[in-house]
Order: sequence, then C-alpha cells, then structure tokens
Amino acid sequence: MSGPPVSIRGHFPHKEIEHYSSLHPKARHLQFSYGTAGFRTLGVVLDSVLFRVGVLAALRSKKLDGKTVGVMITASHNPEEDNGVKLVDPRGEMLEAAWEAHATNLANASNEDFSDVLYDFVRDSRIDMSKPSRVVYARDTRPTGESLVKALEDGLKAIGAEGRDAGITTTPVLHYLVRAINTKGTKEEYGEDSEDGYFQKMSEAFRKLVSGRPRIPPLVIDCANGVGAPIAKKLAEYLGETLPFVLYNTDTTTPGGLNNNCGADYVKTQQKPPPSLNGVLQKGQRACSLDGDADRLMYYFIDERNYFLMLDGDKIATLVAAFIVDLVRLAGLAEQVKVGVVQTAYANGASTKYLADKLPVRCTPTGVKHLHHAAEQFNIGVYFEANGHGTVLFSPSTLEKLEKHEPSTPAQSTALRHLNNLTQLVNQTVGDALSDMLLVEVVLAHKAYSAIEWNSLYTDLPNRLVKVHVPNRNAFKTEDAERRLVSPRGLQKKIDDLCKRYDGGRSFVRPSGTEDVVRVYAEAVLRSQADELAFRVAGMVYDEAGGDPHRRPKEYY
Ligand code: G16
Repeated sequence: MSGPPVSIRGHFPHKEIEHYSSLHPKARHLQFSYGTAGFRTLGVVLDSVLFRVGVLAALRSKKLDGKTVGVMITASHNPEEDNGVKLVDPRGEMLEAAWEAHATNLANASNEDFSDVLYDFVRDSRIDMSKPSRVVYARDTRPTGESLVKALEDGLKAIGAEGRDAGITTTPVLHYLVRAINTKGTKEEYGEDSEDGYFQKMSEAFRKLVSGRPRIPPLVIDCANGVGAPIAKKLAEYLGETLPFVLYNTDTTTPGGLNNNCGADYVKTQQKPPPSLNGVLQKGQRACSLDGDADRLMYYFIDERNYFLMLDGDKIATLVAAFIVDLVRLAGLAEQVKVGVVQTAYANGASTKYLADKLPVRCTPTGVKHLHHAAEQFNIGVYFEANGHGTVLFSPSTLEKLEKHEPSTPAQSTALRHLNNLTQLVNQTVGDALSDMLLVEVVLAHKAYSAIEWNSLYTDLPNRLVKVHVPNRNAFKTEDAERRLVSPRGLQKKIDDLCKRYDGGRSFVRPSGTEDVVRVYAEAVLRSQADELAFRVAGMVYDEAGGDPHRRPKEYY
C-alpha cells in the first residue's frame, strides 16, 4: 500500500544545514524571485540566495539520480553591481519550470524556518537523500562573484554534494560542460568535458566548414569588458588565421567597466556602436558585441553614408535559417527534415514577414527557456531573440538522419557534410555568442556575403525599446506571448488606440524578468514615428504606474 510518505529516504543533514545556513542569513526585508534567467539583483544582497541555490542544486542532482547539475553565477547584460544565479539541468538546458517556484520558496524562507521548509520540500518531492549529488559551477568576472561562489559552496557542503569549480568562464561554456559531463561515454557524447574540449569541438567544425573558401577578413569584437574577453582570446588561438579577431573592451579589472557603454545590450538599446569603436570601424567592416557573460551577440557595420546598421538576433535568425533550409534541400532531405523559427514579440515585424513567407514561425514569451522548448518541436529549430540570444537545435531523430542518410550525388554529399559539421559548430545547449559568431561567419563565407549584402535581405522597421522605472513592475501582467497587457486594466486599449495613429504602428509593454523596469517596445514605418510611439506609450505606462510626476523622464511626451 502506498500512501503519502511520512518521512524521507536517507539521512537529512539537519545539523549541517543549520550550521551553514547560520553563516548565510537572509535579510528579513528582502524578497527574491526566480525570473527570466534565475535570481538577479544587486550582488551584495545575494549571499543567502547563493547558499540556498547550492542546497537546491545539490537536491536537484539527487532527484535526477546523481546527474550533474550546473550553476552559473552571472547577471549577464546587467550593470556590474548586479549579480545573479541560475541553475542548469543535466542536458545543459534551463532548470525545469516547476523547480523555479521551489527556488523562489526556498530563497524567501525565513532563517528560522529554512531547515523545516527544506525538509518538507525534500519529503514532498520524494528526494532520496541517499543518492549521490554532483554540481558544476562557474562565474563571470563580476567583483561580487568570488564571495558568492563561497556561499554556493557552503550550500553544497551542507548537503554533502560533490562540487566541481569550472572557474571564471562564460555561461555557454558552463552549459556545454554540464551536457558534456552527463553524456560522457554514452552514444550521445557531446564533447570532452573541459573548456579545451569546447574550443576543440567548435574550432574544428569551423575549420572544416570554411575550408576552401576565400580568406576571411578580420572581425572586430567588443567583449563588453567581461568574461567574453579571456574566452575570445583563447578561441583566437584555436582559430589562428582562419578567422582573425581584433578584440576591444577586454578590461575585466577596472571597476565599473563591465557592460558600461559597450556590449550587446548597449548596442541594441542605444542603436549605435560602443563609443570605444568610434573611428575604429572602416566602412562596411563587420563588428560584433558580446554581452557580460557572452551568451548574446549583436553584429553591426557602418555603411557608405556613414550610417550605423545593426544586424541583431532577427537578422542572425534569418541568415542562419535560410542557409540551413538550403542545405537541407541540397542534401535531398527537404521532405524529411522540417526547419522552423522561434521568435518573441520583440522580433522586428519585417523579419517575421520575411521568414513566415518561407518557414513556420512561432512566437513565445521572452526568455531562452521558452524559445528553446518551442524550437525542440521542429526537426531543426532556429531560435533567436532580437537581443541576440539564440541558437539552433537539431532534434535527436534529425541527428540520426543526418548521420545515416545516403547521398545520391556529390552535391548532396557536400551539403550533408556541411549539415553534420554545423551540428558540431553550434552550441545546442543555449545561446552562445562565440558559437553563433562562428556560425554567422560560416554563412557569410558560403554565401560570399558582406555585411551589406546580409543586411539587405530585408529592411527592418524602425523600432525603439524604452525602459520605464515604476514603483511596482509586478502590477503589469501580460497574455498572448506578452503581446497584450491584461493589467493594469484599460491600458492595452489605450495602447491599441495610439498604435492606430501610426503607419505600421505596433507596441507592447511587459515587466522585465531581469531588471526592475517595465519594457516598452514600439515600431512604425518611419523612425520618428517609432520613437514617438515608444515614448508616448512609455509616458502612459509611467503615469498608470503612479510614477512621481516630477521625475517623469523628459523625453516622454
Ligand atoms: C536574459 C534571458 C533572455 C532575455 C533577457 C531579457 O538574458 O536569458 O532570454 O531576453 O534576459 O529579459 P527581460 O526582458 O525579462 O529582462 P541575459 O542575457 O540577461 O541572461
């Protein structure tokens, strides 16, 4: 007879938990929430969260029969004073959604209750405490990272988990390591479980894919003064002359430099190159920006008229998806392998139109975790957020097809070889700026496209992204993949009415999951109209949220 379990299996380490927990007390007034990409706030207030995340990661591993779970300490695109932490499941994907709520509950338990709340969680989740527990963790270059690692390690000690410190590295490397560790020795082996294995796998695939093509001109890379800098330097050694890099914003030690006036988010939101690249870029020269943990990528160039043109996540998705569709057709697999694209509401309307004429396109809420799951529904799923976060997923059955398919012509055989190499080049665990960058360079080399030709595939609708600081962003709730507001009541109707007054006008509002702001997006046929629409909607949001009229930002109409 099986009823609800009255006690847990194995030993629950009450004493150790109470001891270590007392070293990492939670401040009473703070509340934490596992958002778009884990916990993210000021680094100095995260000590208790990191300890508890260590405990949770250790338990997640036990729940998954001792598989290795990952923990990444980063706040990615946020300013340097912020930090954050997210968990990575055994295949290198984001933490299962149901556990996000557990993470939030545990992070908010009072110091007195923590041990009991944890005991109840272990019992209710039927976690067998006698199972092994393994966690691999890494951090970016933020100054608060070092002490947060210590807090995390205390969480692992409290449960008796085996920890592996992957040091200072990028988020995508950590995701790669998690999958590589868990697939080691299986037929799905993902690669050697080390940073060297990551570089080897990517650079070998890249060399094969560009072999026989004309020499690639140097690429300017803005490393956001973050962990992308040392990792890009190492990658440069593996690539040698195959793809020369010119690295900028590589200073990871001067306080305040991270993501400051540089990086992918700066470029995307300011719609201009980092000031440090002024006068550096030749007309037509390709440049790109990484973000603070190198999981986002933004390309751009200066055209003949000296205009700045941005090749964002949407442009990357269209370039890559069209290339893959061609290869699938050339390999003789068009009937068996279906390619689809996943975007969010931030995708430029022109990109969606361009893609939807050729391929199935899906829209999900913001957050890689949502796009990733939607992309898994395709044989080959290309997913990118406009902010430059994305990758390509090849389903297990597609990988098998690509391996077993018998080409009937030399052209089919070449296309098939390229596809197989792409599966090695792409980091399929998560968006990866460096892997995506190599992917873009491969496509440009194959198509013999310059940045100008790439950009001319379609013309972006002018758009504007505005951050609005409000007293309580949680008052804003959305539906329909975040395209419509359900609360505050009545605001969506006002936005709809306003949009009708602009040719091609589209705008939506959603609370950020990584910053304490509400985001407003707007696009229209004319640049001036897109700007006006964005700032008008931002003004409405500000007023609706009860923002102080004296602090109403000036540029809002
Ligand atoms: C994270 C997520 C992305 C998301 C971004 C912004 O990126 O991984 O999927 O687009 O936050 O989210 P929000 O608009 O909710 O703040 P990153 O690069 O900061 O880890």
